[in-house]
Amino acid sequence: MDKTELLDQIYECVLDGDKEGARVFVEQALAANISAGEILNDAMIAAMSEVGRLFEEQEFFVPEMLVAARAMQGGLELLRPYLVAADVQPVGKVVLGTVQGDMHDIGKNLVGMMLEGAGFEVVDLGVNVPPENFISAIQTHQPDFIGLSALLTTTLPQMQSAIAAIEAAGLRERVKIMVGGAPVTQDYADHLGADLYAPSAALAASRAKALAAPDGGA
Ligand code: B1M
Repeated sequence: MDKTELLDQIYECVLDGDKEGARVFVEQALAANISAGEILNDAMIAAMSEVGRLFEEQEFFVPEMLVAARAMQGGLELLRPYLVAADVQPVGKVVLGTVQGDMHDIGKNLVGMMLEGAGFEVVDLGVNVPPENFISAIQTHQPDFIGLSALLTTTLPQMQSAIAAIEAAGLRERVKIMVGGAPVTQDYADHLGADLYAPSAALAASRAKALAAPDGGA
């Protein structure tokens, strides 16, 4: 199979929720020296966008979204070593979580992988994380960054709640706050008073690295 056919197969497997197939073709693509970035962006993320479109068109429902997500996670496990492989000095620590009420974690997991690849230590609090868990994680892990992910317009206000709770606990000056997720914009990040917004996992890693540099990326 050539490159286009392999990427098409991965795309179709994610779309159909065929986790085993996705893993088989991701392995074949990696063996054929197709880059992890191409597999991720051109096949897997493209398929998830189509899943979202089909959900909006009411051709897909939650079960289809769920199996597609499982297929994507299955493929991502195989890409992980390639995405995090980087011979870099530790540059800082990030506590990462999807905000309260939100169960989406594929984007957050990717951000975690890219941050690890950029040299950050990542503490992942998972999904549906209440503000108090971010506070206890700051106290326990003393991170440089708190990363908040949200995928639903209805859970965007939870970013504000988490930041307000961090401020109320007197911890805001100790951490930089990074936000992202499909409905988040630079304007919204500014409105929240966040230190960093990134529209993609790759930019989250490069922007966090720049901000963590002694000159703050200046
Ligand atoms: Co849901 N879902 N979902 N879903 N889901 C969306 C988000 C939706 C846009 C679909 C649609 O209508 N087109 C829609 C939200 C609409 C809105 O709010 N405007 C939606 C809905 C409505 C829902 C439910 C309410 C459905 C229902 O029950 N009726 C429900 C809510 C559950 C809950 O969270 N409480 C729900 C459930 C689910 C599943 C559980 C079935 C599943 C998630 C499984 C999982 O994550 N383990 C799911 C899925 C898979 C999706 C879509 C199809 C795909 C999301 C995804 O993984 N994308 C999604 C449609 C879409 O996005 N097109 C949809 C791929 C991922 C790589 O992208 O997460 O955007 P993304 O991450 C990117 C960037 O945003 C950024 O980097 C990542 C990589 O570059 N980024 C950050 C993310 N976090 C960041 C943090 C940062 C920086 C960058 O700093 C900290």
